[in-house]
Amino acid sequence: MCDACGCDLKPEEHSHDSKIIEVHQSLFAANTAMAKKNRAHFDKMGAVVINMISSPGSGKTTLLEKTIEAIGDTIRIGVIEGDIETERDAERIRKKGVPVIQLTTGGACHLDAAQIHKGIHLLEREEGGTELDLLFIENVGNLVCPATFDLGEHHRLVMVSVPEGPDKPGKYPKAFHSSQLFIISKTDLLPYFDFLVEDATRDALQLNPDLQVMDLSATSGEGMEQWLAYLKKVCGK
Ligand SMILES: Nc1nc2c(ncn2[C@@H]2O[C@H](COP(=O)(O)OP(=O)(O)O)[C@@H](O)[C@H]2O)c(=O)[nH]1
Ligand SMILES: [Mg+2]
Repeated sequence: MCDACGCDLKPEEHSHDSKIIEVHQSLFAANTAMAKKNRAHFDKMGAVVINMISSPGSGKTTLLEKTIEAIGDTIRIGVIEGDIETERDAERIRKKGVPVIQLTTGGACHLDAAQIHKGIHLLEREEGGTELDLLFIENVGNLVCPATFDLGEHHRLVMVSVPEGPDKPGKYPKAFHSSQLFIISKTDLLPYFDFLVEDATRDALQLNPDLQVMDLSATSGEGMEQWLAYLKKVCGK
């Protein structure tokens, strides 16, 4: 047995070098430092930034499309899209006539602050990209890795759609711990699924009592007014 760490290997068979942990720490430290720069940049731009985290298909892009249709004429909206591959979401948003860029991670399951830093400069080259009230970052779809990376956003939104089931907050706590807003989406599907809004809400509030919770359907429009009111409030409009 090794006296140093108590494992079953002989001392000469392994190392107690702590470099791996140091590298991880410095990666997060670098991300946090870049996120701070991004936040300062957003503040200088005068844009409120919302980082959207959810599973693939829970309705992030649809909610953005409907939001732009509803308030895009009074609030200047921009979007940074994040996906592993393809420009598909950016193409959908571009059709709504707002500045948008697509970041593709080529395999990484999350966006990081350095990618967003590049993304801001790309967005600023788009027409209207320097004059925004509200910037959405649609993160790569999953509830795990995006929760760990501060992008410099002002608000973080976590979303779970009705077909995913109400048990997701407890299973993916970090996304709920680190968010300010929890949206339950696709409520038009409630009659067809075993999903109680109260269960998901309770589960989420147990993890983070400060979460603001709203439920809505982007396609039927029910509950959209509370979301739009929230956006107007955070933008001071
Ligand atoms: N029934 C229903 N379907 C929705 C709603 N919002 C989005 N969808 C559908 O869910 C699928 C995924 O939506 P999308 O916005 O691309 O999800 P994303 O991957 O989170 O961006 C699409 O087929 C949408 O039409 C909703 O409120 N109700
Ligand atoms: Mg999308």
